[in-house]
Amino acid sequence: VTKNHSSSTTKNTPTYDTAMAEEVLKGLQATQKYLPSKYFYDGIGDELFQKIMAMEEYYLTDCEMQVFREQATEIFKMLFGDDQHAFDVVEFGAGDGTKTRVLLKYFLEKQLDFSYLPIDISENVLEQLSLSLKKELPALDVQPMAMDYFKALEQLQSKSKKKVVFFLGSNIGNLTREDTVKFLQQLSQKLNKGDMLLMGMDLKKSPATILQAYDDQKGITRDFNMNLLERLNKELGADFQVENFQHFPSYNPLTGETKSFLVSKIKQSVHFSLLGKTVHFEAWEAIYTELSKKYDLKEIQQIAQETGFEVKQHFFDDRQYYVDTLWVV
Ligand code: AVI
Repeated sequence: VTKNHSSSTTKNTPTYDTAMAEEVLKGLQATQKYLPSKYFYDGIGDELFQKIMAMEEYYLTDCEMQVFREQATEIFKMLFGDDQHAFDVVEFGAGDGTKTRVLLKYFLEKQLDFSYLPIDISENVLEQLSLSLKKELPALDVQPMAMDYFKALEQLQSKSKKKVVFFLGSNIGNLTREDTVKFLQQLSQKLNKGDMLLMGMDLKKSPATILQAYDDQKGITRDFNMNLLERLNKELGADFQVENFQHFPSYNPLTGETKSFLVSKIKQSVHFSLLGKTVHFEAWEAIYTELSKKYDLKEIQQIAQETGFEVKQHFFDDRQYYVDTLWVV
């Protein structure tokens, strides 16, 4: 696998990520076009997502921060009780770790013996996270893993040390139902009895509130969605003209599925020079770019049961917009 940017010209041959190229072409050649949302997160995408988390409309981050700030003691008690032996904190989709930091700091203050294993698809974000943790929490042992969730699962050792797994920020909401179940099943199989999972899940609420979170006034989410096309231009030599596409989020209150699309405003062709391929768009043909699933408590219970976990406790924010749910194997 050659993994780099199209602009890198070692031996004058532009290189690209072949796995990415394959997935992108598969998605754009499908009858209903789609692109995997994990490709949002290049350097620019990471920055845009940080801006999203700071937006007024994007309530999810505030809710989770409130839960951790106000209920850290409760969460701590449920995670450890009297058993405060050495353990590992494994975090899937760690991102910039702003929210996790609140808990990590608390664990350090309690003088617990643990290592922190952050997992993220973005190498860039993990490097920044490790650097800032080194500065802010120098006593913390950090072992970063830059890879996607399923790869990381394969690498998780079934060690005897107790594991506390974090999957925060509603990251689970970006997986299809099938992948959600597959991921959680594989996770529970990797864990030992008594290991725990703390997972942030966004809840069903007023559809207008949800839609605004994915369609903010300033257009930051639009830019985030469009950046996917910019990335394909840079890394796969595509010639998308982003002004010919429209950001379109939707929410289905029956299923709790928020889906985002990029809709082609005109009939057009896009050429991928590095791949020697052309993709055609009819006017108003859409690319499905992201699922952000919203749950209700009954569904959460069902998924836990289906995947080998038991729900221990729900930690809600004041408005009950969001839940950090604690599961045990
Ligand atoms: C990372 N993930 C949980 C975000 C979400 O809400 O689905 C990504 C995002 N997409 C648009 N805004 C935020």
